[in-house]
Amino acid sequence: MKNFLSVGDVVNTELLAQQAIALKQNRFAFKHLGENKTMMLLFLNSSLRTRISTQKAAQNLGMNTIILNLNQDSWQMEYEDGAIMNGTSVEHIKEGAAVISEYADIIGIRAFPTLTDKEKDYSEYVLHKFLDNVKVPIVNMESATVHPLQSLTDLMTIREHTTKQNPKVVLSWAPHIKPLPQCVANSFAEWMNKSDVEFVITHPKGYELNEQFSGNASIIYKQEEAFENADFIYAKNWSSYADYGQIIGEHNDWKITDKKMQLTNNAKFMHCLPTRRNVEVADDVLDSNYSLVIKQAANREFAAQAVIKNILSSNE
Ligand code: AN0
Ligand code: CP
Repeated sequence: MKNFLSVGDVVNTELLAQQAIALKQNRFAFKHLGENKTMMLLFLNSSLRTRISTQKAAQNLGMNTIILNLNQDSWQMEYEDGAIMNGTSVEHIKEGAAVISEYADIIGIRAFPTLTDKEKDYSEYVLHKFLDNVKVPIVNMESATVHPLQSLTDLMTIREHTTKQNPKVVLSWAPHIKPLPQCVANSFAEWMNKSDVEFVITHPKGYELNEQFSGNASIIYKQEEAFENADFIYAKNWSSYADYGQIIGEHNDWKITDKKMQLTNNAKFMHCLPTRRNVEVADDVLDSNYSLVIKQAANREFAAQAVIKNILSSNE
């Protein structure tokens, strides 16, 4: 694996999930792989899980880690080619990324979408600016359109909690007070489409994902109908793709509650976190014994480790 930018860099999703699960047996078994190497984690946005789990994953493999909150702790970066830099940005990505690349063996990047410029976001503008200017592998820690480390974790968690070869997995839109990226949903959809599950997406009309990601998934507009016979309910809010970055209408009745979970086949509940309690998901779901959210978050360490291990092994 050269880079880990999306599911496109993964030959077999199920196999990578099994590799991540296997690492849980002995997370320090491959400590020699990353010895004297440095993982640089660049954050253009907030993070709790990704920041800590990716750092731990790299350290488990023997790497040194450096975290940088780009723009906040360093200089304001300019991305436009040919920019006359007489405004607020101080350093161009051409120098900035090239310099970072001199200090790192692998670079992780988190760069959320603008949610205002659809074309720019869906071209993965910022991620590609980094790719064009670094010499080392890049790990996507949530970009403008996808969050593959999260999706690998999700697949891994599903496999750990099912005995079925082909469980029914339902991605459900849930309400939020702010417009959020489509990344987690896009990514989850494209990973599920490549894995051995029966995949259903449910959301209010107007929240259709870009078809490049939703693919052949069944889309059901009635949430309660979609929940029938589900083995996993994966909740997430996202803003509209069609009406780009907007919240359309009032859909507070889409909140995930224990009553709705009772419609399923004793489904487990999943969410990438962070979640707003009693807006997206009711307390009785998050506090239930069928909620996997903390186990899911714990798995982020091993998913990241499987990815970094693959990159280190193929760049030896
Ligand atoms: C982000 C999102 O929805 O993409 C990060 C999720 C992992 N969530 C929020 O901004 C609340
Ligand atoms: N799930 C996830 O990526 O969480 P953070 O935004 O806290 O990293």
